[in-house]
Amino acid sequence: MSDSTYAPISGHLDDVEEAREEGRRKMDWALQHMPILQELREQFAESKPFDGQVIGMAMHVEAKTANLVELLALGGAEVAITGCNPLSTHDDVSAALDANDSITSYAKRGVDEDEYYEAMHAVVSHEPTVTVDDGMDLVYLVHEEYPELIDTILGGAEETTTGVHRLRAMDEDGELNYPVFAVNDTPMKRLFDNVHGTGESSLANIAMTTNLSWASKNVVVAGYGYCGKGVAKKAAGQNANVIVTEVEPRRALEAHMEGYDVMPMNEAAEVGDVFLTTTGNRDVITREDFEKMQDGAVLANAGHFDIEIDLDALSDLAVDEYEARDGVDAYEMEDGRRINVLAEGRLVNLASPIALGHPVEVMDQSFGVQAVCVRELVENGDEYDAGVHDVPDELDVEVAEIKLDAEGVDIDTLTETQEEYMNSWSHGT
Ligand code: RBV
Repeated sequence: MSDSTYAPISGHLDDVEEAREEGRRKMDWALQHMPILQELREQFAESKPFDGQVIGMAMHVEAKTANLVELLALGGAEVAITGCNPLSTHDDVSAALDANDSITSYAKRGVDEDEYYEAMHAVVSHEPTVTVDDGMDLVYLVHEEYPELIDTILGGAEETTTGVHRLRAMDEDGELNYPVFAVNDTPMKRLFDNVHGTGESSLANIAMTTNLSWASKNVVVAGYGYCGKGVAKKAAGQNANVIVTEVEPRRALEAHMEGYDVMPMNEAAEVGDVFLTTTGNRDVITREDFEKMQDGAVLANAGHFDIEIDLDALSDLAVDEYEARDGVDAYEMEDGRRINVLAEGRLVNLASPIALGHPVEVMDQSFGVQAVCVRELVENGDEYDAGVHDVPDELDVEVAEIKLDAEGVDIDTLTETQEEYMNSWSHGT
């Protein structure tokens, strides 16, 4: 078992009280706009579904996530949390969480790789019965170093595309030894968080970090999955010319039919003003591309890991590197061209100095799904075999209904005759 001595955030701060107060203020603001978590708070505070459970979490520790954490604690759980990116933690929010007797927060902004993993070990030292990940770090750590915990783990929930992708690969290799819900793949998450969340927050961050306009820019979007679609749509909405790069023929066609230019990255490199990677894969923008880019090109990544832009190659090509603005690293080429990388190539909407993550409303949906998945694992965990599981549709619908209710939106209900018609195959004209 982990005998971690890594200290929670409170031990790392000079003025803990002030930090806690500011963190709490941010959480209160977010919660006002999270009707789903508000409703679940009421339910869970009453029914205490998580009594006796220990929930280990690795997520972006900021105000919205903090409201999920507090919701789980209100429902009776002991929660231990750390960040899932070295730059996305808001220390004040982390401190506000750590003030809660049922919560230990190890998340701290700007940690180096050793500290990042020490904090993960510290979370696992609480011996979680449920894991909640954004990127699969905890599932990986438990399997690699603490397999003795697997027997008592009811299951896990995974937030993001990259994590689900890794989990499915692990499952296919027969190496995933407890059930994990693919929260990312639910309609309530993917159609909102990935599309609108990534689209809005990445573009907002790039605009605020650079103080540049989108209008008339050539914006190169790498990858036309859910995230890429959101980014492309919102960039077009801000009067940019959108260029999409893809490797999947049908997605490329979809982008083409949407009216975007589609071309290989190496051609896009010559004309792009802003490049945003959303593929989840490595080496999407490489040396051959940097060699062709225009002076002043702006590069950012919205994928989970900082592997999409080959920064080693860029650094290799550069004769000078300097911070051009907060959150903007300029790489100067021998011929004088400057290529600007935002947030060190880490996911720009969470890791740039001014980053706030996705908008509150979409995270309310994603975290609503997380919360009901944890409830499902605690209530019915033994019904799920080891492996990746789609979230049961009725759980996703439950979250959608809470949101519709909060928005005051009514919808129709099928009549019995309609139900019967929809479920029969014997009818013709
Ligand atoms: N994400 N979290 C936030 N807490 O502000 N913003 C985005 C936040 C999640 C999002 O759900 C995505 O799947 C994941 O971060 C990528 O790491």
